[in-house]
Amino acid sequence: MNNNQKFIIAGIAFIGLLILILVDAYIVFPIQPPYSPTGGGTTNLEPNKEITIYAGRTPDGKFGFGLSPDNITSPGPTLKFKVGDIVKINFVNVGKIPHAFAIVQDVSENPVILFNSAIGSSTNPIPANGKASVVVKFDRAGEFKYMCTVPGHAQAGMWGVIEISG
Ligand SMILES: [Cu+2]
Repeated sequence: MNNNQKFIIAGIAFIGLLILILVDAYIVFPIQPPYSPTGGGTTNLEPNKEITIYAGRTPDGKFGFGLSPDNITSPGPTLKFKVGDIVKINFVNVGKIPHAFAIVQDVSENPVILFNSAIGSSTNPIPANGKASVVVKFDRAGEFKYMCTVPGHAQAGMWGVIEISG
């Protein structure tokens, strides 16, 4: 074995060791998935209304939403706004597991998210005790739903009605 070959083998061993250390470090200190503190909404709009919605469990153990942390219901409260409202929606996860939020056409496992309203997502939800906000502009009237987009949660009761009047 000449010096060149030794050098190459040492290099490969070093890279292997480095990968091992990085993988171990990732297992010991997993990088928290980043979530956008402002959700996916339009942030250059100045909101003229603001609500805070709490996600967690109802007293009887269902998943739900509430306008206060001690009044979580399933389904959640009906939210009412007008066309033209620019609403800052604050989301607070008071539950013990990750949750998320979106206004949707219909509650389903593959929902169509409206008004760019997602706060967190199925793959990147808001962790327990986490908070995030989105600013949405309601540009059309209708009766829509809001839901937790973590798979199974809406089906377990984590949804509500949102009415936009013209
Ligand atoms: Cu949820």
